[in-house]
Amino acid sequence: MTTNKHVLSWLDETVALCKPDKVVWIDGSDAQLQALRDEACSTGEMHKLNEEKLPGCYLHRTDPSDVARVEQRTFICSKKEEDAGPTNNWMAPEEAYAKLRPLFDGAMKGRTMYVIPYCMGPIGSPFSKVGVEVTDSIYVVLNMDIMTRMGKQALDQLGDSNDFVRGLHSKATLDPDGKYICHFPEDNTIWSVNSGYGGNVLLGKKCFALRIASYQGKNEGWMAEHMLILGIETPDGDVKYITAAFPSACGKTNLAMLVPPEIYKKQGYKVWCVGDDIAWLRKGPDGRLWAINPEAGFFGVAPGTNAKSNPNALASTRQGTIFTNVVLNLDDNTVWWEGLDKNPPKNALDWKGNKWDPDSGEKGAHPNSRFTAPAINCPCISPEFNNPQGVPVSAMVFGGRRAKTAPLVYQSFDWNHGVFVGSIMASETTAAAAGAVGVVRRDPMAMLPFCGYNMGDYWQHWLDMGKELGDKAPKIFNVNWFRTDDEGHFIWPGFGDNMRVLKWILDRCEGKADAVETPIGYVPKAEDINIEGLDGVTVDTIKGLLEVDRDLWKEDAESISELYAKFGDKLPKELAAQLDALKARLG
Ligand code: OXD
Ligand code: MN
Repeated sequence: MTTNKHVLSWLDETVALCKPDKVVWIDGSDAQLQALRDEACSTGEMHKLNEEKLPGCYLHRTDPSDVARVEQRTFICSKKEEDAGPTNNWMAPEEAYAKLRPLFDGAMKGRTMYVIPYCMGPIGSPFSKVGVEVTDSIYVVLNMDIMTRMGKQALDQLGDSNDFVRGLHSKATLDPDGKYICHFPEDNTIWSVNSGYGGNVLLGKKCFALRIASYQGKNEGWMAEHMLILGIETPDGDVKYITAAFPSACGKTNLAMLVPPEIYKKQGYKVWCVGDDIAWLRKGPDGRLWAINPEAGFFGVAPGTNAKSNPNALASTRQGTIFTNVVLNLDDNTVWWEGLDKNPPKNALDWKGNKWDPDSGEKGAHPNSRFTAPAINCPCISPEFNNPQGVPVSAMVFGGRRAKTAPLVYQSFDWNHGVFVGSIMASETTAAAAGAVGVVRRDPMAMLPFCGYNMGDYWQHWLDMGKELGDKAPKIFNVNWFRTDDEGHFIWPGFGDNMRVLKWILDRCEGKADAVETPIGYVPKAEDINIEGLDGVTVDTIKGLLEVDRDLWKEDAESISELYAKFGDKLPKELAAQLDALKARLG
């Protein structure tokens, strides 16, 4: 399928190592993919769902020991340990290759090796990058078909170039003790073995589009971020774009596909989803920052997705979708998960494939069960989704789950302060009970498990990008949908009503809204958050949500010092100065 000698010689090496019975190039044609779906159904790897209710949809179950990303077995294999930094597991490249080579040796005997050329980003885009993933899993092929632009079009994009990411994956024996997800940023290479779970094996996603790409971005002057991209269209048809980073379990996919509240819909506002997980950003010819979504699908968490929490995500899963580790309803051959509706099927199999009784108290779907759905299914997918130039970014938003500390929204004083705000992102791991604050996990820019190099250097790269963009840089904000009252109840309604906060953010970007200066940044005047049509929320509620408690922030500043101390002289001076300045403002 290609004459690219770099691809062919690398493939020769992998064939010699893995010793498959057969090698199949994935061209991306419908006929080839359908034959693979049929084959996977005949072996039990996949299960075909009700063609009338869920056309083109399949169910897959992973090994029960293999249901999530495995951070403790994920390594950055840079030559120097300090280039992986204090937040990554590190292994020397020669040690990692030596450890993994025997695991791959002959791992594909009796199996077929699939060669998947794929493109991250729209075909023909200056942002896009090509990868080739070799795998022994049909499930991987079919997921990569949804999540990327793959097949012949990707090879055409690559041409004769050597600039592609070499991804090698084998399920091998699924031995949990032999599971490794190794990244070799200096070799443009990823080796993943003994897993079949999406986040570990769909190598275009976290492995390439974040870990390897963040490293490439640093060297090439662009950014790979764990960010959604959404557009807000005003009644006169103008669209402004926002990117936003959140740690997991903060409603990122919901925000990406937000349904505006009635008051905005009536006026003609619309929200468009460009991406729900990853953004690649670079300076455009006009000096602004432009973003693409490198992916072509959504690999979303199923539980909790329903017609109210995220109707657009649910609609996206109604055709051409692969479900992983959800409940199978035996009566009508459809799927179910906790939080879909209040009617769990009585005659059903759980995520492990065992007979399931909804009254047993056991969960039917795995809490990390997933849907892999084509982005084009999404009713609010942006008309710019395939635009090779991407979309211009007005605002970048960071967020976390904080019971008391962070206000509903605040704006950074400037870009460098915004980088500081991103670097101190945090979520509380446990819900706050009666005023007690949960355990804080710092997750800078939501990149803790995804930054492919030293996070100190990564922060420096953010600071450098700000210099490069100058006064055309997006404005940076922080949001927190999760403030609780003294009984631990959420105060802010969240979901579609988050639009009210995004609206203030855009008004700030356009110089249309005022703000109040606090030690941590600019917060809105309470009256400037539109609460029309919101039950039980008054201007006083908003005042409470915007309060900045100096004592809590002083405590927080101490915990930020602990985080920063890990980086030694890799901590950019500018961020140390930002922390000192915060402490001084807090008094
Ligand atoms: C994801 C994650 O799956 O961030 O997107 O864990
Ligand atoms: Mn993610």
